[in-house]
Amino acid sequence: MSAYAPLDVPASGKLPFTDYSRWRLRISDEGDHTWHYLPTDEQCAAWPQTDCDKYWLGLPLDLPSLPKPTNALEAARNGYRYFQHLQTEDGHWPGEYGGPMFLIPGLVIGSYVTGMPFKLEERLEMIRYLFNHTNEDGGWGMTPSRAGPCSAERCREAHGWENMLARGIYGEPLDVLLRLACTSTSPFEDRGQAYEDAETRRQNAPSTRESYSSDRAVVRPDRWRPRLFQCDQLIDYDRTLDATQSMWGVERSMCKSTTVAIWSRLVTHVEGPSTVFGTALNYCAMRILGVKPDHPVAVKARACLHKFGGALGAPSWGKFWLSILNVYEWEGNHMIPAELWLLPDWVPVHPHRWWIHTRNVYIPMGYLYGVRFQMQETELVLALREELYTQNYHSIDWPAQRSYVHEVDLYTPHSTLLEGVYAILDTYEQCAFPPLRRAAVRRSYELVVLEDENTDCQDLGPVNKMMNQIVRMHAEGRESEAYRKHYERRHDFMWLGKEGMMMCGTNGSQLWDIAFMGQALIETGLGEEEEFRDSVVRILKWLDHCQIRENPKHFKSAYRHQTKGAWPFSTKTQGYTVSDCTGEALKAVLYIQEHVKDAPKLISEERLCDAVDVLLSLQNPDGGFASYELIRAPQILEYLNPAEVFGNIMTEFNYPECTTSVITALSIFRKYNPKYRTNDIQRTITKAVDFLHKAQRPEGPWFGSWGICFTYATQFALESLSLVGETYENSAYARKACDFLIGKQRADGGWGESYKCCEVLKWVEHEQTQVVQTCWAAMALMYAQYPHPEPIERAVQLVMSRQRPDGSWPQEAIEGVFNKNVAISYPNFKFEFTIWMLGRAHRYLEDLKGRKAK
Ligand code: LAN
Repeated sequence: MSAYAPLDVPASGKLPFTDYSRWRLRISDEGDHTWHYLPTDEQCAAWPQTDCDKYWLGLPLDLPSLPKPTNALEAARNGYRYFQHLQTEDGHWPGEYGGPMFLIPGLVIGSYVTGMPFKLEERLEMIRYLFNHTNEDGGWGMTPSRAGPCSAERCREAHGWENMLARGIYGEPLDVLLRLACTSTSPFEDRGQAYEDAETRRQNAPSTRESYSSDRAVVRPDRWRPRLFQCDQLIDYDRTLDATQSMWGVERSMCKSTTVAIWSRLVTHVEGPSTVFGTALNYCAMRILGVKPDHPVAVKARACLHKFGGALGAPSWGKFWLSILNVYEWEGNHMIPAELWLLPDWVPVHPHRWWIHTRNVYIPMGYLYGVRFQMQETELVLALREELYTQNYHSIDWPAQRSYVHEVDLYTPHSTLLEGVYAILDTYEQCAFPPLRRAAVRRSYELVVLEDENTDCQDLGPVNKMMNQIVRMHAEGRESEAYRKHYERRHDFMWLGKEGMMMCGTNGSQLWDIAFMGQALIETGLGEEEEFRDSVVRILKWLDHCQIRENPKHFKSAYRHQTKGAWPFSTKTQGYTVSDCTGEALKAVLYIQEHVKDAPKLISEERLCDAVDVLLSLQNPDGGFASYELIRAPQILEYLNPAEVFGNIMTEFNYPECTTSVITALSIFRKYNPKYRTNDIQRTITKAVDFLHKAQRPEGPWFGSWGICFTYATQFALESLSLVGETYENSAYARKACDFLIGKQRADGGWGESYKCCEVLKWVEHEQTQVVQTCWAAMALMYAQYPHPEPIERAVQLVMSRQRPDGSWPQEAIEGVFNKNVAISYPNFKFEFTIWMLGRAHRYLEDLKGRKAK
């Protein structure tokens, strides 16, 4: 397999692996994102890098500082001036959708076993991503950081380097200060003359801060040389330049060439504690991509894996991927029963009733288990069999490993019921009836094809996409059309960020981002300003294009919910109805079409009514709304959850967030179209509000399942209560929620809750105040018409204080979550919700003042 030949790669992911000035993001007509590396200068000249490309690659944008905002609305306006630069021609905002560390292995193993190559630059950047996300112990977790601040942030707290810099105590730029503070973790090795100077001095006059300040004459601007750091994050670029400029009194261009970037490992990093799942699979991925076994990163990762006793303790999804790769025996897996698909549909546990992601993953899994698919024994496979285990591969008692999962990986241990079911299934497997197995495998294959055809091989998500690819290759060969399509579609999930190339949680969050931004612009009034008109109309065009106009090609036969009129989470091609995406997009369309002067009415009333039909079709009997479909199975099915690393994956659940989006969308819709299905809408809203009341936690907030965490869900919930007239003054529910939030506001005016909340279902403070969560909390208070201005004013101050002179905000902690245990990033939230909150707060506070004056 020469496409995967071993590579010589740099020792650390902090070093450049490819030239970032050569990468470009291509946006297809459907809004799909693919990254391309341009090998020649001519190609680069013909296709210049956009601001959007540069932003996501972490390259400086060279945007001017904006006039300093004097109030919240001006800050919001500055924010949107910046964010507009990241909007694409077609109107949407691309973005990184990373976090889960179990997705790259699916991509890489799935590609390797189907013989699909990657470009060299893609391989290098994936390796770099993996390098950049190893934990201190050398392994990988499955989820982004839950541990709070990592080294640089701790240093900042301990040494206050920001203040020192601002006060000009040190005549050195921030990176050197950081280096002082984090000598053990800084990535700056062999970085040019200037760094060496500092380093030599550090060694000669070790390490007190005093010794440095007395040194300051030694580090002079003229001794610095231009150099480009390959950074984790370019945070506070402008502030660094400002500080450098004011300290040295030199030209700004000079500052630019000297202080290009700051290295900082802030809390946004993907570094959940190492697990066997993360370490075993990412180790394989790294080796397939070309890292040699004696590379220091591989050596350390292997040591970490061996500390866990090797790959045997991987959870079931890990065992599955290792078996596909032929480095773990199929006998070491519990049976994966494709036969379930032969049951009649009415059976209460029939897999079509499972949560859509779970069933779509188990369809190809059942097939591949059924045919015992395995990679052929390549040299690499043989080597991995040696490297992954602490004992001889052939001496392993495979059946004994089926239920063995290392404790670091366990979030949902097997229930006794599940163990009982496995005992029966595994016994059956000994004497499986071949015609039945063949029929089950055939049925699974049919379902895979239906899913591929419904989504043009983009599929519901990255996990089933890679598994379907293997199924199609196995059944149809490498010359097939399906093979070619799958080859291409992999790229929709591959995103190049500052730290390398990752596999995203979906093919993007296009619709989700644009729906929020569209609403924010109208609610803040910015959308009606001439300066932003074109941008707003482009948003509407994109929303228009993205609405799904038909039911799926294979509809009932693929067990799909209706899609006509719905909006998906990412793109129309992916094409899955999501309740709250439909709700949020419908609101954005109504807002823009109704409020922006001369905005084209692109989406007809009929289509708006189609969207409402979808929403109405999604209500569950108890009034709540789930994510993609109605709840189809009893929730006790959760006792059969075989995936030890996730919680709540077997059935749909009602979510306060989803319920809320529907209530608000229907409430807003009926203002403009009071005649359409009036009674149905009223009945649906009443029941949904009732659900929401019941879902409120006794302490006051709502629990968020898709964002972190209570501030997220409470914002949505209070929005819907406000639309049915429930506010702080007249509703015990709203009051209790506000009081809860007020009790969590920090001395600095902000809010910060940790990702841990989602796991332990209780409020856990984050180490730092978070801008995005502060916005959610402040929005919640405003929705509830909280009567006292101070908490909102303080929140505004906090959010404004973190805004950079160019209007942007730095990335802080990760924002999203799923299945209780995995965090996922929504980096555009730091623009959408800041702009929204600031703009709204401006009006709100003025109104309050006005009312008080009267
Ligand atoms: C998402 C992302 C969006 C999210 C919201 C719209 C925010 C939510 O309100 C409804 C559920 C939904 C659509 C959602 C469901 C689960 C997803 C698709 C994800 C969190 C993104 C990634 C995740 C998916 C399951 C990842 C693949 C992993 C598996 C365990 C199959």
